[in-house]
Amino acid sequence: MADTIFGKIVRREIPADIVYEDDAVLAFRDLNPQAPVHVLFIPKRPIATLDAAGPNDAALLGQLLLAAAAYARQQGFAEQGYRCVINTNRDSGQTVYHLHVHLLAGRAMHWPPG
Ligand code: IU
Repeated sequence: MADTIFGKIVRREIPADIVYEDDAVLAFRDLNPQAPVHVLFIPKRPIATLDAAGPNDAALLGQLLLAAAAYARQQGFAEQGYRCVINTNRDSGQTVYHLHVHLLAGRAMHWPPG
């Protein structure tokens, strides 16, 4: 897949406010936050979209979601709740084609989303 700005963040070629890292996952604050807490969890190994993921990515996708859940719990949002979003392709509004989980917390969310 084509390199993206998130690939540059993984390689530390551009700065980001990194809040979590493990062997396969990196998480950093969104530059344009939509909630008091808005963190992006990305696989270090790039996958363009959720649609492009396959069976070989199952463990990585699980690690990504569990990292977001653990961070939300550690930050104290488990009980009051939070939202994880994976925008996928054009109609969802995906703009960066390096799969990412948005973790949004710290305010009540609306449903349906816009
Ligand atoms: P989307 O799901 O592809 O729409 O989300 C991309 C997000 O990446 C969006 O919330 C942007 O604010 C965010 N972002 C960022 O945090 N840093 C950047 O350099 C760029 C986008 I480009």
